[in-house]
Amino acid sequence: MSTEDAVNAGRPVSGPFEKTKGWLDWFHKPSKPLFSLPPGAVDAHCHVFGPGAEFPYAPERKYTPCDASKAQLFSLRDRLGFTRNVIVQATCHGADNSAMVDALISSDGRARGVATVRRDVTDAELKRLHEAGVRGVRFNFVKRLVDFTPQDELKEIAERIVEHDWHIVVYFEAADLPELEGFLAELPTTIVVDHMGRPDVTKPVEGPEFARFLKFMDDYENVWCKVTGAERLSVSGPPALNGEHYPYRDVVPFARKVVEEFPGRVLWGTDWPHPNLKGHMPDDGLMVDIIPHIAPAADLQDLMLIDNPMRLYWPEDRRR
Ligand code: 0GY
Repeated sequence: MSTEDAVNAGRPVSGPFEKTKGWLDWFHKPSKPLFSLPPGAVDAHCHVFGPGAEFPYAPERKYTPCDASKAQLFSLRDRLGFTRNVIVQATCHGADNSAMVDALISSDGRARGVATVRRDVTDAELKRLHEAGVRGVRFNFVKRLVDFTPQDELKEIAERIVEHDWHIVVYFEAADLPELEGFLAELPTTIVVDHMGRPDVTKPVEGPEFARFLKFMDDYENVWCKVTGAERLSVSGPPALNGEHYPYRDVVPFARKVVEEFPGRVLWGTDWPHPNLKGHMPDDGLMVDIIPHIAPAADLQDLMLIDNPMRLYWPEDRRR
């Protein structure tokens, strides 16, 4: 099969880059979810990778993925029943936002983006990113993904994005929250925490570690949370591993608690194409089937899937 045929068939392919050893490719035949997404639902955490031949991976990257193109992302969006995407710059592209921006520009206004920028980013570049649909920057503190960036550089970037009314997405390990909290508390924008701050889901949901995260959200009204990443936080795994049609059930109480306590500050996304998974690659149809477990009531689902992401990413279009 030629590369073009493979893309058309929706299969993962790789360009000139050699994938990281043991890399798991995204699942190319997702099931149709049993849960029907409400019209207007936003997949608020997903990525594009390359294609590497067109948008080379960054020299400083910590992993080399298989390609995951904008066309493949938009095809998944339609299959699952989402209306919109929020595309988060993946660390394998460093601060070169070209692949993500290209996807935004091709989306017909149905995708917004979160970029990675360095302190040398020009005002003209920030303006260009905004016009393409970028509405935030990501500060990544996960050491296996990125090199250390000094906090004064991050503060400088934070001050500069205020005028664009952008927000800051932060990604960190649960163990690092106590050390980061003072810094995060001083950031001047809305803060969106990726994957619930990566709780250890073998610990009790009522235990001190997750309580600390919930208190952080309670103390700072500008802190939002993506109740995402079930496939990477779970120890019980997908149905094929746990024998039930109830995917990633060990993560559900954590996500549900956040949704019920902070319904106006939660987002949900697939995390496609699921970088760096080691044990299995999820069926994105099943990922969607988690939603009614973490947000059982229709009004909670509407907030998490429509109203909240629209408020942050498409404020001009929101319905209320
Ligand atoms: C995620 C998680 C991961 C990777 C990235 O940008 C990235 O490379 O976000 C991860 O490996 O935990 O949010 O998709």
